[in-house]
Amino acid sequence: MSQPANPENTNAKSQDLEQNREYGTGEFLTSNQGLRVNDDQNSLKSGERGPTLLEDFLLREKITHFDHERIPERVVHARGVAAHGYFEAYDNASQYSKAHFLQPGVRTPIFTRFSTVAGSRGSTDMARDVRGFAVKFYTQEGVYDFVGNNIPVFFIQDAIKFPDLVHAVKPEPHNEIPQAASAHNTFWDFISVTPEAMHMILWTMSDRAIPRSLRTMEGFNIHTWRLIDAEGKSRFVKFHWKPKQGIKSVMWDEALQISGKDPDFHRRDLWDNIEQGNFPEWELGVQVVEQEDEHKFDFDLLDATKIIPEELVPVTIIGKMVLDRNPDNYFAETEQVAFHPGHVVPGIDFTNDPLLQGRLFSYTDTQLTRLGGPNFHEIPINRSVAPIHNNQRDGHMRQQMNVGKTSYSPNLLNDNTPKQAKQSEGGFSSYEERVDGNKVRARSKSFVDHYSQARLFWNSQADWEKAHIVKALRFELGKVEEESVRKRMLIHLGLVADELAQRVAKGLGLEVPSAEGVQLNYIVGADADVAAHQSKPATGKEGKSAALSIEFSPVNAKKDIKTKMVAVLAADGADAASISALKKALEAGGATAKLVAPHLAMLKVNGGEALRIDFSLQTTASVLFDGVYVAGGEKSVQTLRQQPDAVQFINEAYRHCKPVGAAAEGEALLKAAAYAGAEALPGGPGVSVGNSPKQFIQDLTTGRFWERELSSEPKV
Ligand code: HDD
Repeated sequence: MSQPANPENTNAKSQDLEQNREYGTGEFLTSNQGLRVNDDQNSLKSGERGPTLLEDFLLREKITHFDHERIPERVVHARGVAAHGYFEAYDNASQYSKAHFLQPGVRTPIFTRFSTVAGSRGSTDMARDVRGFAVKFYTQEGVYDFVGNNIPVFFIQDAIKFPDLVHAVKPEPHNEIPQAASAHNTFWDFISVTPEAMHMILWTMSDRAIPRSLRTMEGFNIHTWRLIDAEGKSRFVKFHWKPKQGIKSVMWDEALQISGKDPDFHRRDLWDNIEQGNFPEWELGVQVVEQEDEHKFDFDLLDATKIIPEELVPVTIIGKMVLDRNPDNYFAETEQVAFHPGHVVPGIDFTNDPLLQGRLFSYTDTQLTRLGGPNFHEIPINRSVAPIHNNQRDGHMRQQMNVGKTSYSPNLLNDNTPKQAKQSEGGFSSYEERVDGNKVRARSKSFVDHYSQARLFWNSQADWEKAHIVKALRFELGKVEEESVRKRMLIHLGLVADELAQRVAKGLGLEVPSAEGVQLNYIVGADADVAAHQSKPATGKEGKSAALSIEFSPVNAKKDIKTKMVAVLAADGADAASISALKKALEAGGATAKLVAPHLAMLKVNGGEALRIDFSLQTTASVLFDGVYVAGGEKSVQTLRQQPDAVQFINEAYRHCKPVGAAAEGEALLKAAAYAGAEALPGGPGVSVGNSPKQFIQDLTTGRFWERELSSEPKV
């Protein structure tokens, strides 16, 4: 068995997967029929220079298998990365739900897949996009799937609009441009006539859509769900994953550059951290609403475009998830894993959210095409650790061999088994909600306020976050070719907040048009006069909610330098003492220093043994690091000053508001890197010079120095 990243991780699912692992080390090469192969390098020919013979069954087997290696990629969330781990319930979880995995101290194996939504399998990790956050729990009562995102709301309220949304955001059908980007005509055309998307748009235009790491984002299950306790009492719930690593993002300019320098940036970061034993952790939180309080809010709990502000219903933490082992095989696990919001266990149930109801159909259906038939639950990564017994039979690639004559129920030939389980025996039974209504195709009036929570989001942001939202909208709408679409978007933004619309309009060179007389909503049967329904005061304390901001979120209250990456710029002749002092200080806080030099291999240093260089200036860039430090040593600094890549390294780190530090002689490089508008270099916020790295470590703890951006660039 391969050594798991966490040697303690030999949980039930890992043991279950062992029967499918294949090592091959030290073995003979065989055909798929087990025949030992004598020559795998030459096909069978009629003479050395003659034609290949049809008889060559080894050639045919190898090529045929290769020809069929690909399966259809996911229609959305195609690009993803996953890891194994466990979920552990805290003592308080069972008061809300009878689910076994939520009973005190129970540890459940899990497999978590993160993804972008719009791009193809080979697209960049750093697209501006929502991130999927899907967790498969292998519980003793069967598989439970949490199929969420890193943003707590969604673009649309009813699943019937999902194909339209996805068609609009995907590359345009005539020329398949652009890849993994929402900055194009069809997306904004659709959004400009879909006011229900405005809350989500504010989130996707914020830095939430360009996370620093998959480890530094929140997760949400969006819909309101039901939790059922041991007495059968139902409560409404919203689920949250709160990252122990904090919430961190990059700037858009960085994201663009990372896409070129390392399109696997997120994938690599997750893999490397797990390999190094930096196991990422999230706590599971719930916002619980009693059944009788269903209608006490000024929004509808069934509307997936709304949050419950944490000021109204606080989040109670009920457990934690740890990711501690990388998959053995990308295709077998990460690609073939099949999630479904309809995979529930006793203690969790659905609500009538029309977005959720439609999803309950879509996820099994899509696997039939993607994984080729109805037996995808038998694929090892999808296989339940709870035993499966039923009368479903056959189909493509069936693995299970059901023994016996009966494949129906009731029966007497097999003692009427497999038998139904009573609730007391763990049988799932749906919550008996009373439903009473006419059969209608309609949208509830309680779903019609599309702007109040978008405004709450805008109001809750720090100045730098607002500036980033404005810049993002200028970028995205700037890529739209139709001015009419830009103008319609300005009308919607104006209904969210006048300041937002004015600032975006300035960048587009437009005036904000009046909303008067404009049909905002194109949904048949919906109230077209959306503007009339958005005058409600924003919910939450003083129209703000700290949890919506990255800057003010309680998740970010504790700051440290754990797992941060620092580039140490040095050339031959660098001062060994300055490098080792910094390395020691970083390692003490759980951060990593990488030595970056003009060339690869060994660095000659003053006062010590040669050091191994991690990257040459050509193979890396400041956008891949959280901070940059210039090693001491006059000769080294002189060499770096002659290197445009080194100057750019500092320049960009400064522009991206990252900590920049230098041992005393390094000041000369900082001066060489100063650019127009960056008068503060050296000196100013987050720039430190001196032989002790103390201030630099302090700055790294702070993270970013947004005041640089706000003061050195024209106000956006
Ligand atoms: Fe979905 C995949 C999350 C609405 C139809 N969805 C998919 C994945 C995530 C989500 C994380 C990737 C799972 C993985 O890693 O394999 N989807 C969401 C969230 C939604 C949402 C949080 C709204 C709250 N989805 C949604 C709707 C529909 C779908 C309304 C269709 C009516 N989603 C799918 C799908 C996918 C999928 C087409 C593609 C691949 C797959 O299911 O397995 O069925």
